[in-house]
Amino acid sequence: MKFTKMHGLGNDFILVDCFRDNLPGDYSEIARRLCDRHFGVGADGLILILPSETADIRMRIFNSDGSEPEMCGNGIRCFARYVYENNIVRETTIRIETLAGIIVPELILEGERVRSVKVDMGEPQLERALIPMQGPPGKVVDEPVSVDGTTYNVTCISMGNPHCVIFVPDAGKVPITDIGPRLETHPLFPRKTNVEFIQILSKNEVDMRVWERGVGETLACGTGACAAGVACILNNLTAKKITVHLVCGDLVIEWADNNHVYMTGPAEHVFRGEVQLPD
Ligand code: ZDP
Repeated sequence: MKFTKMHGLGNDFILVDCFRDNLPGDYSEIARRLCDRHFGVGADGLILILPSETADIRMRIFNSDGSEPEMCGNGIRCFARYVYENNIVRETTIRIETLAGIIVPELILEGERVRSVKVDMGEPQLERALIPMQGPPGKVVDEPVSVDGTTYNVTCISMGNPHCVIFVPDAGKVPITDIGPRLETHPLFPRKTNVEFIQILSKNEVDMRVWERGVGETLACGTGACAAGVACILNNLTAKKITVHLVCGDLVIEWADNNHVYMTGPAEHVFRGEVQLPD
């Protein structure tokens, strides 16, 4: 099977063109094997490029543990660049079918080169049951949650996939491998959750670290940065357009007046390869 490795701010993906290679068997199992950093190619997720009946093209994504999330922000920028550069969809605005609905990235070109990708990520979902999260109807803003005797104030948002945002004084000091998995699998979240730790730097800038559902700590999370931007505004902490500093670079996030969230950031090629799939 041929594949291409790409990344968005170090959140890395194996992309497979299913127009060319018809993947046999169990996608979850293939994702687990190929994403493994010792026995496989190594990546945070596996992305499949598929035909769509409702949009220009369809994306499926699998986490490194084999689970299938609804959406992937960094992944969809890589996906958009790949289908453009490989002449699969030769448009600069691309409608992509995902489990979170149709998402629309726009390639920002510099001559022929794709400089960055701005994605219309759609509307954030704030209603608790739709995140999904247990409890009474309404939004989840600055709500205390107790985890093994420690209380965290959480703001929860769905960007197609679930996010739990926590504001902290120093993102660098969060014991993320300890707290992350406890919140990810907390019984409040029936489909588990991604967890973002946000440090406010100013009205226009925040630092973020992320614990991803089905993956672990990653260098960046696009849907997570969008959820963080929305959470900052719900808590009156920042302007509507902010720069989110991830471990290895920045995303610009805007919650616009039309209620859509826009995410702008890079998508980079790493290498192409070929791998023998087990029988
Ligand atoms: O929701 C989930 O299970 C996430 N792990 C999906 C991947 C999200 C991603 N990091 C992003 O950029 O949005 C790819």
